[in-house]
Amino acid sequence: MPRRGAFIVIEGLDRSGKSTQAATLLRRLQDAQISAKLIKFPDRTTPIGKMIDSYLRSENELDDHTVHLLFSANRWEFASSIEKSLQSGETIICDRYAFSGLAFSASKIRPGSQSYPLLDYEWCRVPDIGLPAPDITLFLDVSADVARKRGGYGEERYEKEDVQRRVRDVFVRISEHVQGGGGRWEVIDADETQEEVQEVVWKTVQELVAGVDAPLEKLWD
Ligand code: Z5A
Ligand code: MG
Repeated sequence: MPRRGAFIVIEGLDRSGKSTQAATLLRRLQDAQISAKLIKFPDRTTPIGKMIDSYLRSENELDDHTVHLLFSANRWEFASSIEKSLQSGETIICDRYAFSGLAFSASKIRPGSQSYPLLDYEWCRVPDIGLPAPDITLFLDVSADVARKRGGYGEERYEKEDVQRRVRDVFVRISEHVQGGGGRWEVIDADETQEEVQEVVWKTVQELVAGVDAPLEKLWD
């Protein structure tokens, strides 16, 4: 049977360099004649993606449960096309995935509280169960000091230092549980230069991009 493509997810906090590394990796794969494409979540082009986009820009207010389910629904919109591409031998690089969904939603706290969760961690995880599971997730680990030096936070809803700190804690929790049907999780030091980070990314995915024999798993299933 022909090998399928690899499903490579890139995760990390704001300004960890996910989009930069994803684009560079795509170029390198294409230069090496490996069939590959880049996708990104949220995908703001669909009707659901447009609702997410206006929420992130604070142009509308939505209930937090609703927003969480919209982010998940946005991934489900692409689940069958992801599967099809992988089965046809195409490698997918995915800039943010269900782990961002879980980390951002489960890090929300009740108004007026210091740490009391607004949404339950398990409740947040459930809607993404059954999505195509990544073969590997590269978590780009940037320190708060270095992220700060990469320019001011943007204008969007979650681009604040206290939010990012809480999100990081949930990412640590996710990494501890990811083995249960979540694929491999590799932490990459993202404080280094773009070129240095890319070399580690490239080495880490080398074996996978030659093609994968193992069947595609379902996330957290
Ligand atoms: N969100 C959610 O709540 N639920 C979900 O299910 C999902 C997402 C999927 C939008 O994400 C928001 O949605 C996000 C999470 C939430 N909110 N926050 N925060 P987005 O992916 O659209 O966000 P973004 O606009 O792409 O920003 P980003 O991901 O935070 O940035 P990045 O991709 O990690 O970094 P970058 O754009 O590659 O680089 C940032 C800058 O640093 C840029 O000027 C680079 O040139 C520079 N850079 C990059 N690497 C380096 C190194 N190594 N050295 C020096 N400078 C560097
Ligand atoms: Mg990005």
